[in-house]
Amino acid sequence: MNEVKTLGQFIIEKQADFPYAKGELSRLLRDIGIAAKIVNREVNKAGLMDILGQTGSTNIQGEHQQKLDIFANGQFIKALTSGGECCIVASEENEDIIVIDSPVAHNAKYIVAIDPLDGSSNIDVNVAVGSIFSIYRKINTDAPATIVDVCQPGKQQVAAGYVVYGSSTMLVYTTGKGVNGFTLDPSIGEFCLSHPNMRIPADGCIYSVNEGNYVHFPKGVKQYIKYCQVEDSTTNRPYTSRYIGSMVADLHRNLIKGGIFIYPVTAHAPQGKLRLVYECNPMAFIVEQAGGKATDGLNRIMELPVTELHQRSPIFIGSKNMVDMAERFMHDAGILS
Ligand code: P6P
Repeated sequence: MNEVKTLGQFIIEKQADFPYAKGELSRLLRDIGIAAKIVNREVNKAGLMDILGQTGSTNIQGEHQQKLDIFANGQFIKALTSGGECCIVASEENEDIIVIDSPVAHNAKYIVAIDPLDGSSNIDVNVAVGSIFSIYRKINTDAPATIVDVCQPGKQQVAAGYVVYGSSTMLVYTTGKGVNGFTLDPSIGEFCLSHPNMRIPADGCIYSVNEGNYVHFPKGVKQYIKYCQVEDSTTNRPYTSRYIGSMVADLHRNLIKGGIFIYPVTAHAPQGKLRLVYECNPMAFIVEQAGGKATDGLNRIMELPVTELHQRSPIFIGSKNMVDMAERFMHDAGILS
């Protein structure tokens, strides 16, 4: 059996990749891993909680049962606040940024943007959900952190990752030197290296899009979907349609097998649905580091200007050759027509 390497051991081992690192980012990544383990424990008994919740139960502290995404948000914020390496948390669950000004964080230089439980509407039907995180360095280390430190383009990220709570629980992250995946071993309570140096195939046969919105899609997206469905054995078409409705789960599958995930603009989401800061940018960083591509149909996601915390963006992300092809259809049809 191969030697087991835990997330903590791996992080410390890779710290040498950053000559000036003094361990802050390593500690921050470990803090996130701890929160993920706690969230995992609650996600795995959510079904039970739902059953209990229907009788108006309360937990052992006498608290009313919290919605799981609020619980997850609290766990990540608590871990990041107490860890001392993070000066701002920007969360999908919070309208405004959370500035951490505790004494332990007075030297903190990292900003963390999180989607604490993405796809949580799938919890009660037992479908995989995920957590997403994105890490930036504070722009001006001599000044207090502000929203400006959060609104940085994705190419400034120093690290990004996700946790997928599925048939097993995995944490996948990058610090800009490739992508590595860790599977939680419940018997020892550790994330263990299971997918070293993850690479997304340049081509794939899976397309992931909510075709229920087809009538509202731009012409180029409609034409690309038709392209995916045409019989052509020389290009392995028709492709397979796979859409879970949980971005982390859809992207994780496509990262491993190859494929494209598209959430374009629609009538209900004229700017796209997915959030740039804590969904599109971190997933784009990971996919690019694995050899894939992520754009809004025209522009690289990680180059998009970030003007406000909860801004949305259309996204075409996955196997490079598939994203290239989809962009061609978008270009030929007139990008947003
Ligand atoms: P739709 C979940 O709510 C989410 O934010 C992503 O995880 C997922 O990819 C998308 O929305 C699904 O949206 O409109 O297809 O249900």
